[in-house]
Amino acid sequence: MKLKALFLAATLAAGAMALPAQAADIQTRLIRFGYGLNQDSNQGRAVQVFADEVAKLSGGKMKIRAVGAAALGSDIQMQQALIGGAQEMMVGSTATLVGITPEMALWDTPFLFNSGEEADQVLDGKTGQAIMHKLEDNGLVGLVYWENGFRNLTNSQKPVNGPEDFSGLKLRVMQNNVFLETFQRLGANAVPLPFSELFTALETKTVDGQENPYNTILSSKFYEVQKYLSITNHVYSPWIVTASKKWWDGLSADERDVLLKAAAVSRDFERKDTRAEADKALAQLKADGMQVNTVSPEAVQKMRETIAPVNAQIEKSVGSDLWNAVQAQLKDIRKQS
Ligand code: KDG
Repeated sequence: MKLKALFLAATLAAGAMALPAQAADIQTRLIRFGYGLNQDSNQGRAVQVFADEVAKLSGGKMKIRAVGAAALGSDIQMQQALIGGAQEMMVGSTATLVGITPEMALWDTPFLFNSGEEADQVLDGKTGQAIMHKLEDNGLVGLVYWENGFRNLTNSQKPVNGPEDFSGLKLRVMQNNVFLETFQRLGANAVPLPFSELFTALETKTVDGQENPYNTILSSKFYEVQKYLSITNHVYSPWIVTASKKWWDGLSADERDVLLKAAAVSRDFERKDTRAEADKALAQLKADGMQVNTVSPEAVQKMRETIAPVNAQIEKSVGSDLWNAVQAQLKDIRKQS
């Protein structure tokens, strides 16, 4: 009997050592990471860098399944999936998070940043990180900010040379009150739509135009359905990489460390890639036939004056402490430059 028990124990031990491949895979943590742009975009390239870094730092024990082109849903749908624990990670616009964390509206402030470098210092600094950590009160964990970029206007009707040209334009805006209010004040008929519905809305002329950075206009092929590109740089848009807090709280410290380190690598890559590609994207949009005009500084000043009341509303919704902290930090940054 004893010999049989010993044999059984030895067999079990040997079996446990040589897990068949599929059993070993069960030990691999699979992470669904959704995003809205195409795989061949600045957003898609940075997701791949993040995925490669996670695999490397975890020794293959953690695997990112990157799903682009809003196949897992719009930003807002994915945010809800993360909060419910049905999806692990995503990257999307801070503007679509305002319904969850009102302080994110600070980043919607028209003409807040003059450069990506300014944005980096504020977003990665005390105020940007404080706002990111507020996501945890509502079921999300913010890891890092990426750069979507400075937003510019496209439409199928006419060149826009100043506030007077917005009148009568049906303009798609992100699902966000600041963007809605900003373009209503400029005289446009602002239509909030998810990014995932934008190309079709432009193609069917449901809307005349939209506003996004050059990289997005190119990678989403908006030039196929938009004739005019008017350079306004009216706001700097961040993206933010987030995780489901329900899921995050169940990770080991080592697993969280892998994700945070990989996120920092992806952030640095994404900002460099996005900036390097922006000018190339503008040149390509011209080559693809878009009629490009630069809105004059005088006309931009008129835009700023027209939408200035929006700033007071943003200050009210984010709180004067955060508003004043960012203004003070920007003043310091500009003094040093
Ligand atoms: O999922 C895509 C969005 O995150 C993003 O690109 C937001 O700029 C945006 C827009 O116009 O919706």
